Amino acid sequence: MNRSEALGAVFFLSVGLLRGESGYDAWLRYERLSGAALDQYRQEVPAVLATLDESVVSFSARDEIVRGMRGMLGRTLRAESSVPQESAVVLGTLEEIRRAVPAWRLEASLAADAFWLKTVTAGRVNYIVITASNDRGLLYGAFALLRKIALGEPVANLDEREAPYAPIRWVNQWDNLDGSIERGYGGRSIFWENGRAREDLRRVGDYGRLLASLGINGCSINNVNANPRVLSPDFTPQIARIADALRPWGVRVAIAVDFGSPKSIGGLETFDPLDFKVAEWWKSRLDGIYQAIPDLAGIVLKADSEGRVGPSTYGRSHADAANVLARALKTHGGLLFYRGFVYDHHMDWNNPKNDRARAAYDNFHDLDGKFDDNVVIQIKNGPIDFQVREPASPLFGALEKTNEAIELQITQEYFGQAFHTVFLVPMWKEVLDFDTHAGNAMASTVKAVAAGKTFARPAGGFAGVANIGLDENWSGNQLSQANLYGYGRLAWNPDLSAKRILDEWTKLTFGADSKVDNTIAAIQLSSWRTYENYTGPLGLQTLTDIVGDHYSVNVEASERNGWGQWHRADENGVGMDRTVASGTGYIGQYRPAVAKMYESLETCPDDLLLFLHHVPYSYKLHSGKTVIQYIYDSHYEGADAVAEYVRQWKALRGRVDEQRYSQILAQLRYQAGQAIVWRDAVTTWFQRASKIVDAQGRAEHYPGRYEAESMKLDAYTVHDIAPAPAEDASGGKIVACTGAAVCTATLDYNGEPGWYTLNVEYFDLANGISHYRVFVGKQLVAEWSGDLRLPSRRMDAGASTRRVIPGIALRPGDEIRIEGRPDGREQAALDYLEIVREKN
Ligand code: GCV
Repeated sequence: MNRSEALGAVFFLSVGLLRGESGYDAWLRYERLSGAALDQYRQEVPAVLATLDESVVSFSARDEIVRGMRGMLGRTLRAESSVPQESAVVLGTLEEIRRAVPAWRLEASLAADAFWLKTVTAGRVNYIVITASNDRGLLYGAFALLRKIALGEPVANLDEREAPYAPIRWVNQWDNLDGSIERGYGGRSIFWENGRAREDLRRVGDYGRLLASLGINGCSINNVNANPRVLSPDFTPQIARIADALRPWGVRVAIAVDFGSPKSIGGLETFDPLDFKVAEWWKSRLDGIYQAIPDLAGIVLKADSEGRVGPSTYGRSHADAANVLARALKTHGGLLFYRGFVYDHHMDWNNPKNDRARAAYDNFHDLDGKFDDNVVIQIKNGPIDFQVREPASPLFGALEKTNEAIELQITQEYFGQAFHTVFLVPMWKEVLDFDTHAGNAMASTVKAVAAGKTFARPAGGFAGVANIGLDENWSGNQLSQANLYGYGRLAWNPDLSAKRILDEWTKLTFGADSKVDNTIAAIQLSSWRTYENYTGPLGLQTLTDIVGDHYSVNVEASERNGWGQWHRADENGVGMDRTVASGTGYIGQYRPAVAKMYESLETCPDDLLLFLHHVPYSYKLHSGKTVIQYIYDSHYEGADAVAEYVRQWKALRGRVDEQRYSQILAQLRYQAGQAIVWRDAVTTWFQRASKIVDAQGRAEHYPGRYEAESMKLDAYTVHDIAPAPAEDASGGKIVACTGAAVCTATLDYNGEPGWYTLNVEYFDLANGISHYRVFVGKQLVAEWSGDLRLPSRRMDAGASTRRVIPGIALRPGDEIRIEGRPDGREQAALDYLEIVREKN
């Protein structure tokens, strides 16, 4: 039996003793080992931990090792400050170890933050040495050693060096000072409350620990739609408190600022970046902040975008804007992140040559070489805005004399928020591995360019928009924690495979039961494709409510507005023509080899077809299937896949602690229902638009479905779903309980006798908690409340929720009665009842 088999065997013995887990410990659970694995590690891990380095970060490393070993091995290592004569774990920088034990001759050149795990044997004494060139490297080495043990990997005869791929490995918080979070789905901010840093910042420290375990070294702590107050002198102590909480974990704090601050809070008449008074103001204000926080990592700036002011007010360039701040930061070693997300959201949609995807390149390409060396252009992975599928932004391959960082969105704004499980690492990998064909170096992948390798830039790396909040499980969805883990692991080493990252996360988070691990892998690794299948395949982007919650399905919302997320679907065809030959010319922004591939229909990948080309619905994909049939099929496949996730997860009962088991089951069940809502809305919309019917006859044809409006209604009244799009409700109509305390919808069942599942489609709004009861005859068979924390405040597809009631015996003549009690603005509304025969 190898070590992981041993761990697996032990797991089975402990089934039944699984205590409930909230998810707070995430992947740092340090679950107690047992059996052969425990015996082996107890032999291999010495009793003493010698910490030679005396920095606060090294003390975190020391304490983490003690904590981890105590958890996994049930042993408390004896902490010492010099190398003992007996076996020990030794934690010290190369220089400190050389000084303490020159005989070990530990020679290596280690980059900043890199670490080396090395077994040193002196006679019968063994040392596990964790060394680095700086204290952060020691901390990362400590986490790496603990991860090895938790994963069941050997720790005897160690000789492993790891260096981070890129110097910049940051997270961005879009947390507002009032405690809300823009696009945050894991609860309120752990940083801010009522305009100040929270009184109790322990949670920030715990977050720092999670980040450090992944090698993340910077955190921008407020929304890029920045409140100018963040720069007021009296606010600096608030930032300093947060910096103090993160410092022990080697995470440096950055802030996002508003470009108009010199005027709005500085008392100047202008914020023109070329005005010397403005430059002086930035300098003196940042000097003030550095006095309080000498290790401030830098500034993030969103300018001239989505209503934020910027240099265009004075006819100045983005380089003028970036450099005035960069120069104020320079003496302090700070970086200025200038966001490449600059576009016009008032574009004329009637002009077929207009194209938001062009914006980043058009805005920044000509400025290459004009930015100071401590400016980093932070570029979203795709040219639009974190859609379910986009090509890599052409700007990556277009800047040779400018630092870059890739911005990835960990929070699932367009990916079902906290309600859908979508593991984003496979998508990020595709972008990171994409060859830009920039330069003539060997490495011209997006990751190499962004990390500064391709053009030997002094700075570069990763910025991830984080998905955490005050929810006990951090991200509002247990399985979404994998995205933060995956982001951090990729920022450290983008060459890791999605599978490897997921396997690590699963074992650390749920333990080493191969059935659990395989099931989670099957769900997570297919989840991006599944979500794409039911929300917007072939490069349509996410067909969501662009002008609303970015959650609900709304195919038309992308069109006829200035936001530019157009897919140009009409009765004749679908897709944005971005070709050079006849379209917006966007494809010409790529290097010739890439442009050639995208420009031709023969070589354009099907997954991006409709992002790059406009084609008739009957256009045949490489697979031979027509575009329209693919749209139908993929939506059915996507919805079926989520239903399968539910079945797979249910097989894990008893193998995962009950708390997380039932939370994940509820989440997947909800997702399965929403996938059907998406499926039905999109297929209905396209069937009506294209006038080409689904060859399999599924769209708008739902066996076993009884529309609520066709049931016998008592006090319920029938309404069009409008203003939500007609396809948001089955049959376009709903029933709502508007003028009574209780309403009922009744159906006389006349089908075959047998066992059935009843699916009740109802509307769960954010502003009320209705109550529902379902009776068969006089017998109450189900009862629930519409109390999910969904974003919708009106009856639309985002509120449409499915209640599944399995195992119901029906006979002809049975009366099925749904009773709804409204609450506030939530009107206990119903869409339909579906009666599905169960297999025996
Ligand atoms: C912080 C998208 C989001 C906005 C976000 C913006 C950005 O448009 O919907 O909430 O604002 O991106 O990245 O700046």
